Amino acid sequence: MRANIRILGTGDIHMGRRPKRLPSHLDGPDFSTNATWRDIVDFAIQERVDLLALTGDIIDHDNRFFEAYGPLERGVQRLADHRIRTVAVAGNHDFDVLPRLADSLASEYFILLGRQGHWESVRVATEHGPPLRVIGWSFYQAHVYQTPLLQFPHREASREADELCVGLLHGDTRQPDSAYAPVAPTELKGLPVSMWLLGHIHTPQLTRDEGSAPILYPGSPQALDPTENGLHGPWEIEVASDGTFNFQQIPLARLRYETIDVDLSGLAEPEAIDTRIAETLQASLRTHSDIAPHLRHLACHLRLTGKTPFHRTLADRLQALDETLFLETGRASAGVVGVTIATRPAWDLQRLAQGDDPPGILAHTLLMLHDGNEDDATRQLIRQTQERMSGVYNAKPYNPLRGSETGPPDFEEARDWLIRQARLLLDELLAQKPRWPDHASDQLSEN
Ligand SMILES: [Mn+2]
Repeated sequence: MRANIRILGTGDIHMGRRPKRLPSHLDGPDFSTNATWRDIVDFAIQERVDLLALTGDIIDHDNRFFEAYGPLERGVQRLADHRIRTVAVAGNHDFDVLPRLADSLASEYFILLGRQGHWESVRVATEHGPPLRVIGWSFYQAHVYQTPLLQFPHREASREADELCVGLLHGDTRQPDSAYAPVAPTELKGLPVSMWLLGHIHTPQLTRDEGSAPILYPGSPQALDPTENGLHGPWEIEVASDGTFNFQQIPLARLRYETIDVDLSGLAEPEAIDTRIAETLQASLRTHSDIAPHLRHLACHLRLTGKTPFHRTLADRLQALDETLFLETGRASAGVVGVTIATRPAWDLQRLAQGDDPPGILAHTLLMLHDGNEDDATRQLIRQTQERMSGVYNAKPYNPLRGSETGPPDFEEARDWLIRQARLLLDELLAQKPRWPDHASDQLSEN
């Protein structure tokens, strides 16, 4: 019986970049992207894969040449010792440095496809099946505004009938006007390629439609900042002899960023908040460690929810929290990288909204924001807020902080921000003005 062909696919390792917001005692070699690369190589050898496919942005920047050279060379050499080939394309981050590294490595086991923006293919022998073809295109400058698919060499891809053909490309399927090689999924599906492995988007994403080639963004194998929530790791793709694919994400990442909801409802005293947070973190850490045995640190963004009379004092109380809160179990730890206060005060908004005093008007506005059926004035307020937020987002000094991954704040984000601020303001109003009708005393209802 013939075993299945196994391909390990990954990209966007960004070797040389450090994961953001780690506690300083963890910000060392164990959580570096070089360690991620080493883990990937170990796994490829252990699984005896037929091919390691890299979808670009392997190196973070051209100034990382020396930093990346040693680890990359050692990895490629170890793979070569096990006769495993690595086939790569360059992305917008390593368009310059990856070709130079490939030249220096000068190994027949490391193949960089599609230099100077010219599609190129290679035939790779496999241990577990017939040879397969890999076709790829590399970035040749930091920005590419046109789809590389215009130059796609149809004949090159489909040279032999029934041959498995894997497409490797670093590009953006989300925006037609992207500066990073925009490609439309429908165009990808129309080409003679059996499966697409793409790079650039760090969130893993698999698209499988009946009758067309699967498209996989393996995502970054280790998350690099708090926006990269969820499970990360390379993908193992098995190809059966009848050409069917089986995709599996391997939870290799040592670090995971996660947004964790902590419900503060029903707490009788403010001291209980810390315990509730610690318990929730502990439980979350256990769950994530079970899914991913390689997990060593869970970096949490806490989202405090529920209805609580301590709503107003939370901000002060939590200011220091992200510094101090650190939990350790046997193998893994959890820490806090940020806190969003999304609790609701223990007021009865419906009842408050009946008043025509300032708290009443504010409560009425809050109800409209919650339900999403604002009047014209409130919609105008959201739009103005969105404009002001975008102004900050687009401000020059923040250029270096802005990734290509996120856009300016949208209408919904502006509304959420207004809701949070309005709740705090309402709390403040009611606390300061005991002469307003006593809304405060009898309103501890849960919902
Ligand atoms: Mn990229």
